[in-house]
Amino acid sequence: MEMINNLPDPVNFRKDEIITMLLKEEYGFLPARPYSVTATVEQNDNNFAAGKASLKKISLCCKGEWGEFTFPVYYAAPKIGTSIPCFIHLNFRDLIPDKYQPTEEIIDNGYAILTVYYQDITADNDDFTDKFAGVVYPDGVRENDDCGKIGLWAWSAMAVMDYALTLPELDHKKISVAGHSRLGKTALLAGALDKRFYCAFSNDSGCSGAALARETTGETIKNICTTFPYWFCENYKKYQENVESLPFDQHWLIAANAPHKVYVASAAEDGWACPKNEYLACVAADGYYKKLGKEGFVHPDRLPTVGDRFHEGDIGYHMRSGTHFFGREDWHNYISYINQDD
Ligand code: GTR
Repeated sequence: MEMINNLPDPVNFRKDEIITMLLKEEYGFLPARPYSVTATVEQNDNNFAAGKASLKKISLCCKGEWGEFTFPVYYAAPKIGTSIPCFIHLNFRDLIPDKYQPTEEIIDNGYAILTVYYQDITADNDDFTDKFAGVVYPDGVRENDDCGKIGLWAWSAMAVMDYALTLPELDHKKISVAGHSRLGKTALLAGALDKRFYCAFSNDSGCSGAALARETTGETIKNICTTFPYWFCENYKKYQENVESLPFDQHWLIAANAPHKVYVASAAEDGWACPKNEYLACVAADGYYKKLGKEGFVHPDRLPTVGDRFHEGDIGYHMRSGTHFFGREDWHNYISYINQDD
């Protein structure tokens, strides 16, 4: 199978070296983790989804070396006892259900779901005084390797993980993080930084997510640094004119999820995310998983076509028909990927 030229191989690097590289040059270093996370139930609907589930709105109060920050989390859980697997979903809206989160179906499959509306953490713009950004950057100014908005959103997924691990009804070994597009990039980063996740699900994450930057036919580093510079650290701009000077590529982010599982979902008509490069990134991350004694990416020796799903390895993958979207087919694939491990 054709491969991208001049791809730096992560295989000779330690995980901490890979992560330092990604943070210093792309996403920026994140604020310290909270030293305490306290939950307050604000609303409780015990009759959600025809009474099959409960839906709570919770305030999570996080305290850390930067001060204090409180944000809302939505928690839907089926009433099925204990050992419930769970998703932490970073979503574009605070709606339950939502077009990107078919909550009743997720519950009917025996899963709980904790949802964060990403702009409750910090606004999706260049205002670094907004919400949590304002807590960690009181004057709204960042150093060149301080994290951008993706790093702050990823931080919140890890804080929600702290909370999830206090819930006795959940299977603490089966808590995954999931997100679509910019939040798929975020899910991959959270997965790389937090070994407690079972799997990081990246849905159509594209440029600066799962897709290799070199030889992309979709969005480039220059495109993304022009439109969304605040998602990343300032250092990332160094590479916008010369992708070949990038000392890594996005397969390093996938590899950094090892040894836990990672999953890349693509949509055939999502050209801006460059599905081919999302796939080739999985292929290129395989060696790192294997080095750690994991299964890696089990796939045929060809490019993917619509309907392919490669669920055998620790790097899961599917390619569905259609456009840029986080839909039922994606969720069902994620659930069956996790369920095969029972
Ligand atoms: C696009 C952006 C992509 C992707 C997408 C999204 O405009 O260029 O990188 O993140 O937004 O998040 O919906």
